[in-house]
Amino acid sequence: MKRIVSGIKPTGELTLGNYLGAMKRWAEMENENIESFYFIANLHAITVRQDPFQLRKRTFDIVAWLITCGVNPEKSLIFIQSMIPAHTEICWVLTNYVTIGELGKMTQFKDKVSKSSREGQVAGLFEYPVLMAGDVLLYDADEVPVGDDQMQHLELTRNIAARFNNLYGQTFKEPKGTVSKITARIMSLKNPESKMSKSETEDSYIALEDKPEDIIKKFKRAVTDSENQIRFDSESKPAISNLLNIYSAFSEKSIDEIVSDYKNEGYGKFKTDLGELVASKLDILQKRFKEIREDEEFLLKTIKRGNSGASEIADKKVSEVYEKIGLVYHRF
Ligand code: AQP
Repeated sequence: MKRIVSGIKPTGELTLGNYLGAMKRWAEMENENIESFYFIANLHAITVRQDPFQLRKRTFDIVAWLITCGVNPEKSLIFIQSMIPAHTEICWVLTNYVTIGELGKMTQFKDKVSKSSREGQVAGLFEYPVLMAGDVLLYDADEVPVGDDQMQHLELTRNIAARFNNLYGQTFKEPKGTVSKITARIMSLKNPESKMSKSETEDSYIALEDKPEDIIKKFKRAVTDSENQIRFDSESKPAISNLLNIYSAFSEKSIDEIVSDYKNEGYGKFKTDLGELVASKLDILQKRFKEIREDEEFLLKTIKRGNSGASEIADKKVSEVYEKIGLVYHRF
């Protein structure tokens, strides 16, 4: 059985990108002989300043959304990163098995510093690939589903693991990164060249908790090209191709079928229908979410179960690592 580890940052409202690219897929994977570990990556969230109330609330929201999307907490472990001390413990150790040079080469960090000053960045932003390496190595993950923007971080994770294993003998499994299919990458409604992101402007994403009228409005205002012909071509028509992907995911029709349905229609009708389709599907999910979110006892039970399953494995790994490098370890 393959083991997969993945996380979601509670940095904003969950979007259609998170749903189609990750959460919906995670629920489907439960039927594929996979052992899954999903965590709320709240330690990662704080590399950008967060409102404490919102951060705490969103952490619990994501747990409820995962279950809403079909992740079964009896089959997969759902846990909160900050509640498993092993994540911060392993991070500090691994920080000493990576160089400043390696971290400075990370494209995501370089992108950030190209937009503002390097000196003013918080050190957490520089070091977060190490935290990410620990998240994965703690659990001996076989695979990590990542966006292509995270592939470099995964390569670093493999290098850190190999370096440690060389020095102290086999300790960490070197995980494989699996890039999600291109269709699973949902792009911004305002700029189809960049991915839909929860920390971008509100009109660039559909939040899972958006009201139906806002969903319809946002799709109507989504950028398209001037051709007014509905066809799939992610190179020359990235905006309309992105909308076709979303339509296909929600209608379960193939792209070809949708293109044929709209061959005599313009963008206006297509975007209105898409807005109504997504609004009606999200309405069902939102009702389910509300019920789950309000069931505090169930949520806490789920988190407790996930945390205890995760820490049992993670604590063993930290103790093995501490032992190998000569640190005294005892969990009271
Ligand atoms: N647009 C997307 N298309 C496909 N998959 C996506 N994911 C996120 N956006 C898209 C996938 O969702 C999972 C959790 O991601 P995350 O929220 O932890 O981090 P992220 O990818 O950095 O998402 P955001 O929304 O862009 O967050 P911010 O704005 O805070 O950086 C991952 O599996 C991710 O691939």
